[in-house]
Amino acid sequence: MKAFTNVKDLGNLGVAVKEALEVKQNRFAYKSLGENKTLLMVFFNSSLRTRLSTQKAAFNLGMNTMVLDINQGAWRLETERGVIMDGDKTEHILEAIPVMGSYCDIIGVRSFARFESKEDDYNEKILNQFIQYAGKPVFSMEGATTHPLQAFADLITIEEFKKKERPKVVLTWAPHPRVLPQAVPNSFADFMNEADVDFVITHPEGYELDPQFVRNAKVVYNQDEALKNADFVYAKNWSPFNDNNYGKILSKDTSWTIDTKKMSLTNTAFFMHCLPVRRNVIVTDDVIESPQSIVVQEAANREISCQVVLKRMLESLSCK
Ligand code: AN0
Ligand code: CP
Repeated sequence: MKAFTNVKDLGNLGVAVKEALEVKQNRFAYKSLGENKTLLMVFFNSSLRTRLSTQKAAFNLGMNTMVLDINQGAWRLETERGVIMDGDKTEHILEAIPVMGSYCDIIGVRSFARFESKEDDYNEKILNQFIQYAGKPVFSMEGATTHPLQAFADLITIEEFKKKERPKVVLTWAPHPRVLPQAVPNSFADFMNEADVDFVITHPEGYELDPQFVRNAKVVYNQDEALKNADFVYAKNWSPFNDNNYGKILSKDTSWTIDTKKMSLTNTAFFMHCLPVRRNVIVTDDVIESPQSIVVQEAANREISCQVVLKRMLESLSCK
């Protein structure tokens, strides 16, 4: 595996989930695979789970890790080619990337949507430059449009908790005070469309996601209707994808917050969220503290999803 940015990079998803469950059973079985191999994690944005779970996954595989926070202690990076660099940016990303690549064997990159240009965001301008110029395998730790390590962990969690062969999984929009990317819902849809689940997306009008991720998923605009008989409720805020409202907030409708009344419409569904979550905005205290809430188990599976990706990347390095 040379790059990991979406579900397709995992190949057969059933095989990948099986591998994940095996890794979870014995996470130190491949301790020698990463010996003398170095992982560099590059963060353009904040993180708690990704920062810790990715390092833990690397340690399980015997790797060394280095973490660079671009906005804390690194030189300010210019990302546009052709700019006369007489302003506040000291270094160009076109030198920085191959230099970073020269110190490591695998690179993870977190670079959120900037909402300055939809075209740049949806072309994954930053992440793709790493893939192109690092000379090393690159995986997304949440790019501008996808968060595949999260969605893979979400799928592993659903596999572990499901009580029927084909559960109903509902991705629901919920309100939030700030403009958030579509990366988490895009990847969740990307993975759920490939998994053996009955997948439904619900959101207010104007919050339609990119069709390349929605594909044939059922979209229901009435949240109560969508939640009926759900086995898993996956809440997340995102901002509009459509050109006219990209980077704006159209709704802060608190009737979309997940509370016990909403959960009572479901088939005693499990509650999921990628975290961090704003309590009593996205979900009430009662719901997130209930026994049906599996947000912590979901976050714990980030170690496992990442370990599968790192393991596969290390295996393809040693095939060289
Ligand atoms: C980010 C997002 O919505 O993409 C990261 C989630 C994992 N969330 C926030 O910025 C709050
Ligand atoms: N879910 C997730 O990616 O969390 P962090 O932003 O804390 O890494």
